[in-house]
Amino acid sequence: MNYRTQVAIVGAGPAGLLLAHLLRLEGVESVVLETRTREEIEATLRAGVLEQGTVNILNETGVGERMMREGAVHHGIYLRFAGRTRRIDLAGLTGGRSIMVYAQHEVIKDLVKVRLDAGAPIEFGVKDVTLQDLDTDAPKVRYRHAGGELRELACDFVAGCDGFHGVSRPAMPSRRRSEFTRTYPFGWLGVLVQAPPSTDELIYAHHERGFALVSTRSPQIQRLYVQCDPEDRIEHWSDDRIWEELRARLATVDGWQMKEGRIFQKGIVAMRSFVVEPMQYGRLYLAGDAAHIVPPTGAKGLNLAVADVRVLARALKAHYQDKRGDLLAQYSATALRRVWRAEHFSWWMTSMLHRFHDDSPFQHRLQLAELDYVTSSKAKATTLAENYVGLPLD
Ligand code: RFL
Ligand code: PHB
Repeated sequence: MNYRTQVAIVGAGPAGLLLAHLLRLEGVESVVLETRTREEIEATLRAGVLEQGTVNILNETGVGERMMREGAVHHGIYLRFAGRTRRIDLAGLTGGRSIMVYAQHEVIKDLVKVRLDAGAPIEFGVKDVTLQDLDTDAPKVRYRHAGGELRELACDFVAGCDGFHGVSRPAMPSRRRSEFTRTYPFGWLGVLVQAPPSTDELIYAHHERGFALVSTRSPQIQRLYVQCDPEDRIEHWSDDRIWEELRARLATVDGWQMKEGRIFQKGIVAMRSFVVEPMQYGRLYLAGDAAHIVPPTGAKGLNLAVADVRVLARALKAHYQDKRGDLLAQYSATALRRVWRAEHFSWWMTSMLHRFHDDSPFQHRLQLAELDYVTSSKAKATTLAENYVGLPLD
């Protein structure tokens, strides 16, 4: 079957689904293609922290209702180091901006529902996706439909929203792109625990045994992470070992105690920083993890994906409604400015809080000095706060 749309969107992650939603509200037609099933994308555990700007976009476009009911607004975070806890007053330092703790897969459920309820297409379970004729004004996407049939989707533009391992970025000729990468010598072991919260705000902990993070999902379910070897196997981490590390890394001089419970999900993720430049080739525009990756310490990945597609949706609207090409021409440069700011912030938070293999006692002292400064200087705390809640979207 051959058919046509205005914008072919490859990938139904936060980037692809939100782009489809923003375009539909502007009267621009799109088709979303996704390799996984609806059940799979709605069950994949990832991010949890939404910036103020992300929350605003979801609310302004009518998909924020459940988030406002079920998510938790946090006005600060804690940094814990040398056995003591100090608070960063996010709202106080940023003129009242805050963050929302609401799981990424819940955002996915809300975006899938609003699109399907509107009768707009998402093709789940597609295979063998290839992008054709990207350097012409008639690009095409070929793929195998879940039922087995080969299909060709003709379009005006392709949005590559298929994540780090997708097909969109490799479809750009290698001589037309530059890639910037840093891999970190550690990963995060993340668990979900059935227990009440142990803290009212997230705790980012620096410890000589390695980093730990206390986050939350609901009054009944907590999300906890410990730094680990990225090559380590999850079988090596018994529940007892996980609790022992969490207790040690989060211990305080005042005897704070974590509420423990049943661990019902665990997994290890590697950490990297990555950017491709430019984020565009011909009629292909990359957005989200397809174009850039940040380590999760700054909680920026999903929020960057949202910022990208907001810029892209505006540029596509200008193309269709006002016959203006300038915003599309500037897309990559506009998006990359925010991307590199978030890359720097995520790298900085990661470097300040983790233990590196080659750490010397000197470097350990430098980290403690940095943490002390961040939590005692208003100027430095403001730098952390304004980046964490997210710089205003333009
Ligand atoms: P996604 O979410 O990877 O979605 C891409 C989609 O494309 C599909 N796909 C294809 N579809 C069609 N054809 C192909 N050939 C395809 N190849 C792939 C995939 O199946 C998938 O459904 O990318 P997107 O939309 O750019 O969204 C990015 C975010 O998912 C990511 O940046 C965040 O999860 C990162 N992240 C965090 N971000 C935050 O903003 N705040 C956080 O608190 C936060 N915590 C995290 C995180 C990521 C983590 N992991 C697992 C890496 C915590 C963790 C542990
Ligand atoms: C999460 O809740 O999954 C989470 C929170 C903060 C981060 C990363 C992940 O920096």
